[in-house]
Amino acid sequence: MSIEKSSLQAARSAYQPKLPKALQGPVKASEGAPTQSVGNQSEINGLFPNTYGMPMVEFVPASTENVVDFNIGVILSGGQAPGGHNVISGLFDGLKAINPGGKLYGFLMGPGGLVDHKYIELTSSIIDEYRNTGGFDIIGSGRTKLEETDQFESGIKILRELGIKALVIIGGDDSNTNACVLAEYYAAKNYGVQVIGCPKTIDGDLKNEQIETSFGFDTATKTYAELIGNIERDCNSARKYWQFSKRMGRSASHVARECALLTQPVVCLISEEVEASGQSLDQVVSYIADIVAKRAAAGKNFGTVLIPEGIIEFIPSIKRLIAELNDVLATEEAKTVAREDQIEYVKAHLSAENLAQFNSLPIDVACQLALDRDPHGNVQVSLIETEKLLSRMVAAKLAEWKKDGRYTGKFAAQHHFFGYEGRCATPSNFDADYCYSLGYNATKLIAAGKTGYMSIIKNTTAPANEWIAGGVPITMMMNLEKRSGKMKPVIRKALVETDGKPFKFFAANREKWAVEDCYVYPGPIQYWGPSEVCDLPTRTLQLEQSK
Ligand code: FBP
Repeated sequence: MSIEKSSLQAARSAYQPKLPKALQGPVKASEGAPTQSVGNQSEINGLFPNTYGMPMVEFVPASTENVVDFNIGVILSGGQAPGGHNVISGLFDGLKAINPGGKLYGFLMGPGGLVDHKYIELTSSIIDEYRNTGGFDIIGSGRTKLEETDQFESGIKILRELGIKALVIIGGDDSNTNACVLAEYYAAKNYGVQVIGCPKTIDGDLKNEQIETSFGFDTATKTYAELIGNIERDCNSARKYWQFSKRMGRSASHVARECALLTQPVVCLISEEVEASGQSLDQVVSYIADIVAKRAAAGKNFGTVLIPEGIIEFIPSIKRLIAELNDVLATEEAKTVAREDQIEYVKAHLSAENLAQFNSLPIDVACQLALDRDPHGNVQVSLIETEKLLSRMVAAKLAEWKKDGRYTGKFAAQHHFFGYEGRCATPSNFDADYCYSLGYNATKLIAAGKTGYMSIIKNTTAPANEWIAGGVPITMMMNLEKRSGKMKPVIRKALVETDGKPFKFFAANREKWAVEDCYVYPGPIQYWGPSEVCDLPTRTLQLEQSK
């Protein structure tokens, strides 16, 4: 198979990703003390008796390494994130380094490929076509939730048939929760198949003490920042539009905040702050309208507004509404209601307070909240046009203020949603190196006999040579949360911390950015050139790890 390549792609395929020094030769695993889950320790221990409490692992150089004979299976799960192909090429090269005869199989279109026995063998000619490219198209991705015994049993059949010793699931918090459940099941049954996770998501919300960043966040935010910078410059040139743009990122505002740190827009909302300060929708709208009015008074009828896609879930009254909707929709009775009758059904089952909130929303937004959930029970916030909702409400507020002379400007808005544009971008040098290292490191975890671990790389603001490679037990990141009406073990999502250094830096500067036009135009990702141009990690990581 040969794919037509652009000149950038052709040049990029020759890039050799950097590995941490510890992974450049034979390794041994150095183990820490037993671990605990981040919450609900006794319940998580009870649910994962075979994979709970395992130690942290760090790989250190060794003089020799045993050659272990094994094949690996790999799954790409959930939304695309730049660098997925490099995780797979790292896995391939890591496998061949330990076991030259070993085979790598890719299950097609996500976890469903394992259940339905759809796979291909990933040979060196296939891998070479995809090195350092964006996208997940090497094997495709999907969102099938692995939670039923039938699925696990169907999976083991094909894993045995292909002689696969370990399955690597590349995914976000929900997919790695799946990985953990599968690891526990196979361990409990003594099936002899290991399961290893890899931290993926552009959203940046799979992150904690052990996982410094999820892969893809770096490239996606740099891609959006380029687009936002272009829009800022357009805005600053024509001086006639307010540009409202929504960022992907699900519930967390990491993507919006990182983009704000890179581009210094006039306004950037942070959902977690909106919730912490208990703001109503009207207060959020007034906050934006107030800045529009101030700028209008200075003759500036233009500006940029960044909106995190999940903001609507964080407005306390809407959060309460969503929580009740989740419960109403999770009942057996609700599942039998025809789609065209669902809105009426939902309305009939909401409390008076939540019904009033529901009725106050524009019908398209209300329908989106009431109807569609992804397979993990999440509201599909990417489908809600919050940028339009907010700009409409700001326009209405300004029209009111015009009546009493509080506002005298002109308000014309343009709308954008940057999400899919960044998920398959060619990985930045950071993501190319980070992802390759995550994949390579996963083979070391497999060779060390680990299961229920996530591959991790730390010290990521240092040069790649100094990165630290190892593994974290997935149970360590878990707690119980309500999903589809039931308490379930899940990896705790990382939201923006309003007392963290990146948020504090943003908060300390935003008033100035609001009035003084401090736009920064980051331009496109650079792959060659001075290190300070092409190897920089995110501003979030730099601020978090600054002393
Ligand atoms: P993951 O959580 O699977 O990494 O997905 C990230 C994401 O891009 C979100 O930012 C977005 O809300 C969602 O996927 C969109 O989902 P879909 O690709 O199914 O439209």
